[in-house]
Amino acid sequence: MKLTDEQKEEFRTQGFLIARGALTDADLQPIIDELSTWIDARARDLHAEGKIEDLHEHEPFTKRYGLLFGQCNEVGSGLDIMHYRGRAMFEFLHNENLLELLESLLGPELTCNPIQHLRAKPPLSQEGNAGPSFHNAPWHQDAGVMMEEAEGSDVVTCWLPVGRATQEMGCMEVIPGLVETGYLRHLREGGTTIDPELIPSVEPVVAECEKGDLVLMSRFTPHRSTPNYSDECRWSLDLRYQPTGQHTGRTGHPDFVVRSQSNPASEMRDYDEWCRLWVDAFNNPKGHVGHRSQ
Ligand SMILES: O=C(O)CCC(=O)C(=O)O
Repeated sequence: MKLTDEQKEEFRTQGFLIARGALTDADLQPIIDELSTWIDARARDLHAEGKIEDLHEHEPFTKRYGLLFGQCNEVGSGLDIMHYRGRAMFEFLHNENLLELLESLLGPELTCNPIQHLRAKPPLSQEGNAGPSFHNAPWHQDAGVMMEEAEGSDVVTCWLPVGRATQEMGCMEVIPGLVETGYLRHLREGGTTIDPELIPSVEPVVAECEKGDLVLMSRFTPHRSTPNYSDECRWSLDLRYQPTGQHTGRTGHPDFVVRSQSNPASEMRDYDEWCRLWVDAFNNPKGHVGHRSQ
């Protein structure tokens, strides 16, 4: 799905856009299947170690993770894109529907920025020892989690729920219309957050999403997420893409070309190579990995 001129204008002036129905069930199901398999294996290991009593094996994807997390939060260890490194996830980073939208905003030379996460936010009642702040992002701009050198890079954040994400479930909240503001000073205290004195007094938009919707945000758009008061897990991906050749803001982690009109051979389609790059980044750290906050 390409964005319409109106949608592009909305993104340009508001700094964010909810693209409704951008993804199909068929786009998301391979990830759900992969995660379900991963969680099942992790749960069985923890069960064998006596850390989990009830495997809840007949619960749906939307509920099982929280029920396991409530018993032992180790079920979530390693559950992020670069750590679990699933093949379906790697394929999804090239998803055609996703890249069509991004091409509308960024042009035909697209790089997958390495700042990307899978987030499983269990119901508040199943947070266990993790505590609510672990799963909730305070007000920040994504320019605040990148190196200063990337301030001029056109990095677009693509936040998408793997199921539904309502306000009750702790969906994204976005402060619209701040495209010209640039970077606002962030503080480390409280987990990389805009200096409270600088938070604009603009009414936030609650970006509720159905499955298949996604939220596109500029690097300067303040956003946050709140606790999950529902009884379902809020599953989401936050991915970032940018025009190829611009600074990624995280030189210690691997970026790669996902789409190139001028040089299709430069697109990285090799799953094993992607895994190798991440393992190498962890085992032989080089470059910079850190937030810009002070
Ligand atoms: O998914 C969330 O709860 C927070 C995501 C976020 O803040 C981000 O993608 O920058």
